[in-house]
Amino acid sequence: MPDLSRYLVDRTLIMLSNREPYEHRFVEGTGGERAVEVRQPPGGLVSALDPTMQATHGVWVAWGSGSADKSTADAQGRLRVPQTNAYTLRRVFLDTTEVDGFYLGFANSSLWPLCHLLVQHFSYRDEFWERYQSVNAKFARAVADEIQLADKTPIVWIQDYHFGLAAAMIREIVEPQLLHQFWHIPFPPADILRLLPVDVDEALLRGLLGNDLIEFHTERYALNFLGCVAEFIPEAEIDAETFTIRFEGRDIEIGVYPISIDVDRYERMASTPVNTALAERLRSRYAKNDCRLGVGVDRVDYTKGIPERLRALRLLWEQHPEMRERFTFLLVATPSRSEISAYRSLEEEMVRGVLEINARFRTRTWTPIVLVHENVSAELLAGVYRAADLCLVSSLQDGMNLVAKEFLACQIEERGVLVLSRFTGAAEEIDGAVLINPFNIDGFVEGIRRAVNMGDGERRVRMHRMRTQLRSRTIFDWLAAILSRTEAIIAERSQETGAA
Ligand code: ADQ
Repeated sequence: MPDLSRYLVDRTLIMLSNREPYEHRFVEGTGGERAVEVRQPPGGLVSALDPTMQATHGVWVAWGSGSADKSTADAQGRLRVPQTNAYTLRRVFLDTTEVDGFYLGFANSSLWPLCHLLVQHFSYRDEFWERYQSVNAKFARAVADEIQLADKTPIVWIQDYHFGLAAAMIREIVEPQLLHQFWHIPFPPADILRLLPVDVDEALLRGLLGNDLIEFHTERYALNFLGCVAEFIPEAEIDAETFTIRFEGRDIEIGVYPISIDVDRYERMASTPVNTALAERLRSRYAKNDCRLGVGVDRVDYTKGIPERLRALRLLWEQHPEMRERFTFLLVATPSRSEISAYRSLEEEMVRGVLEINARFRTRTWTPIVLVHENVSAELLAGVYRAADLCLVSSLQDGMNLVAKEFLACQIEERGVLVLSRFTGAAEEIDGAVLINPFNIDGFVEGIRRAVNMGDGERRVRMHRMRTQLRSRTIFDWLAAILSRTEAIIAERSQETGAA
């Protein structure tokens, strides 16, 4: 693990994200009394960044979304995070109109589908955009406060598409030493971004150009971003060789930093006695002799290709009867963004699809798909990943996809096959997966068959190769690469100022 203690020694890292790392909720206690429960919301971003903040301290500014969030924070919405006390969380509270317009509206009904190239789900209202602007301004003020309160030199790190405008807004109030932003989802090409109203696409790009450094998972997303800036911001000067943009007298760097996971933590979780027993139970039930257990783990989101996966599975069992009773698929699916109708319809479609497939192919001793329709703990997931013979990731588009990496980390017996959509950032990085195109159903079926039938030798060689790669590219390597680049930018600038 890289030594992170050399970074941020004399600086305060101020993180900004929409999702908070810890949420307090009122629940009914065992005796009927009101109790407070703390939990970590599901999702790639939080699972990636909490270890980061634990290691570097600082302040995390985020939306206080839990019912007991206000009562567990001070008047400014601040608290030390539970369990470790390792950093401060500053919550910003939003009312229903703000949540509707900013979060459900512009972020998740306009930007999310556009960035994933799924224009059929795109919707835009002026109201969405107005709220996105006012909520970005509200968070920018909270970050500016924290910059002013910081006892060491502040560096601001913004996460994701919820805050496309925040960097420029913060800069208008107060300039930290460095502002940078990680964009966790794909960035669309200009022809897609222009589905937004003319002034909106431009404002979004100008907002992002408030950063000193913008990070993407892959070069493809970075090039799309440069292409959009070239098209919509005529006065920006782009250097396509060095991936820098000269804008309003500043240089903005565009970087490629594929995110990862805390590999040791997943490996440890997969190896506990509880999970050894769970893996044995699952395998003796579903993977005895020549039988195989497949697994899929998703937030129920139309980007994850769940209906496409179910169609491929149905066709597999239809065209290849020898796969019946031999291959069982365990689908762990957590409901997500259920306030948006497209997500509710998807939930229904998923449940209906599973019921139909099961009704059609079930035998007296075998059920084709086992659906666990809930959010399960990372500990439990680790045991499931460990037990599986294959993992199906079928995203139609996906910035990176951490499920693929979690599966690799937990495969301590190195027996599993990763069947991976070529439209994930992970597919551009991982060498050894069986790549599929979820839009090509016949190829998808072939990919699953290949994984089910793959011999032990080839499985082990591929899995070993992927796990070795993963171990050299953990979340801490990702973090070290970004932090070291930010330090280098600061050093280069101070030299320039010194030389001037
Ligand atoms: P997500 O779209 O949330 O993240 P992903 O990277 O796959 O997608 O992460 C999902 C996380 O949620 C994983 O840690 C997984 O274990 C967890 N999870 C999923 N289903 C679950 C379930 N049923 N129960 C419990 N946990 C579950 C966004 C981008 C991704 C990018 C990440 C990080 O869309 O492309 O990889 O951010 O940058």
